[in-house]
Amino acid sequence: MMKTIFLLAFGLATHSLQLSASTPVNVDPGFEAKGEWWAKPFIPQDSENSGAAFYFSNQQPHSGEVCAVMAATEDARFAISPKGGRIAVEPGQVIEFSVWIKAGNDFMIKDGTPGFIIRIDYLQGDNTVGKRFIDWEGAATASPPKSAALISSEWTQVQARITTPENADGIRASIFFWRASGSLYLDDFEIIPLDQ
Ligand SMILES: [Ca+2]
Repeated sequence: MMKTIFLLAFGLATHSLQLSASTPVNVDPGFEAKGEWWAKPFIPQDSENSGAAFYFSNQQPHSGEVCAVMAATEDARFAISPKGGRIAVEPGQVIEFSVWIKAGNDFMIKDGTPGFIIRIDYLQGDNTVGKRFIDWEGAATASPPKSAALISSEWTQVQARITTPENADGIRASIFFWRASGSLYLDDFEIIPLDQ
């Protein structure tokens, strides 16, 4: 009897896990394997001499043993993204993005720029058919926000939902260090397609 109940409970738990779809589609969102699941950073030409760097730290991560650091010695704009780039999506799919961020003591944002954003490219095949920019307060807009941000020096969750357009069959998501210098800490970057 006990065995039957156990099996029944286990079966229900497995089923509800499959239905909840709360699992991120990107591998190792918490950077525990360090760079293994993350692509080499994208550093545009105008930021090549800024000391832009992407590395990992064991100091007070938000989760596990490791967090990521994006840093620059001079004003820089550069990006990191999960390895593999393109993520397949359904048209009209709701996708939740979440990341925890923390400004280092030396983090300085250039006036009139956001300092940090998540950029989402909507893709049709390999072509970009639209973009969304998520700022540190979770606002999703069609162009990069211009207002200066004040990013907390305590771990803060950035969370936003977007709906993919009807002509998109994929997305690419990047975290941008956007016109700033100093260190920005990141952990638990999750891309979660939601059931509808
Ligand atoms: Ca972590």
